[in-house]
Amino acid sequence: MTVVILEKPLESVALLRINRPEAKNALNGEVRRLLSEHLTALGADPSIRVIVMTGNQEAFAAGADIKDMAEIGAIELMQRNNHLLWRAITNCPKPVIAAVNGYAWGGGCELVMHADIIVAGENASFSQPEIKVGVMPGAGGTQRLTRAIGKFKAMLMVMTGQAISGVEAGQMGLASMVVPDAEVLTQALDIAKTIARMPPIAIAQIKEVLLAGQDASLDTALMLERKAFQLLFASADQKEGMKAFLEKRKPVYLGK
Ligand code: CO8
Repeated sequence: MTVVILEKPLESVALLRINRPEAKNALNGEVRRLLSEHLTALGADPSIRVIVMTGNQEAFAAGADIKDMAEIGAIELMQRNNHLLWRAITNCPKPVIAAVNGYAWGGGCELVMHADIIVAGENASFSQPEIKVGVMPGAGGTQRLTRAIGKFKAMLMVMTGQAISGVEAGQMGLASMVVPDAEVLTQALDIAKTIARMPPIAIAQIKEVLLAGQDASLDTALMLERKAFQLLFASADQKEGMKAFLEKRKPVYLGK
C-alpha cells in the first residue's frame, strides 16, 4: 500500500492522504518524495483546481520520521536536500488545504503550515516538539509559526515543545477554521468545492501575490497586487464574471 494515497473525491479536487498509520503518519523520505511528486504533477494538471492534504483521525503527521534521521550526520542530512521536496509544496500554484485531525507535530506541523488554508478538528494537536529530541524545527517551524501566531507564542511553543489543541490553534491564528473532528474532511472538501468553482486564474494570482507580498515591503506588495489585478482584465473569466453579474445569472469560468 502506498504511503500517500491520491484520490479525486470531487470534480477538479484532488485529495492526498498520508498513509502510515503504524507510525502516526511520520514523514519518512518516501512520504515526502511522493507528496512532492504529486503536488508537482497536480499543480500542472489542468483538470485539478484545488488540492486537499490530510492524514487520518489519529494523526495528520507526528513529525519527520525519527528512525530515518536518528543516526545520520550533518553532511548526509544536507545531501538529502529535503528543502527541495518541501519547495514543491510552496511552489504549487494551486490552493492547498490542510485537513487536520490528531497530531500535527514537528515536520507535520510544518507541513500543515505550507498549506494555504487550514481546517482543524477541535481535538487536533499542534506542536513543534523537536527540542525534546535534541534539535529544533528545520522546515519552517521557527519562521512560518512566528508569522502565524507571533513571536511570543511561537517562542513558547518551540522552546517548550508544548502542544496546543485545534481550538487553541484557531484562537491563535494557526487555523483558518476549527470544526468538530468528524467534520474536518467534509468541511475541507466543501471549501475546495467552493474555490474550484472560482475563476482559477484569479485564484492563482491571489495565492502568488498574497505569499510574495508577505516578504515584501507594503508598497511593493501593493504594487504586486495592483499589477495582478490589472492583469486579470486580460482574462475571459473577468469578462464573464462581470457580464454574468449584470445579466443576473451564474458565471461559467473556464480558466481563460
Ligand atoms: N518518527 C518515527 N516514528 C514515529 C514518530 C516519528 N515522528 N511518531 C510516532 N512514531 C511511531 C512510534 O515510534 C510507534 O512505533 P512502534 O509501534 O514501532 O513503537 C508508533 O508510531 C506509534 O507511536 P506511539 O506508540 O508513540 O503512539 P502514542 O499515541 O503513545 O504517542 C505521539 C503519539 C505523542 C505522537 C508520539 O508517538 C511521539 O511523541 N512521537 C514523536 C513526535 C516528535 O517528536 N515529532 C518531531 C520529530 S522531529 C521533526 O519533525 C523534525 C522536522 C524537521 C524538518 C524535517 C526535515 C527532514
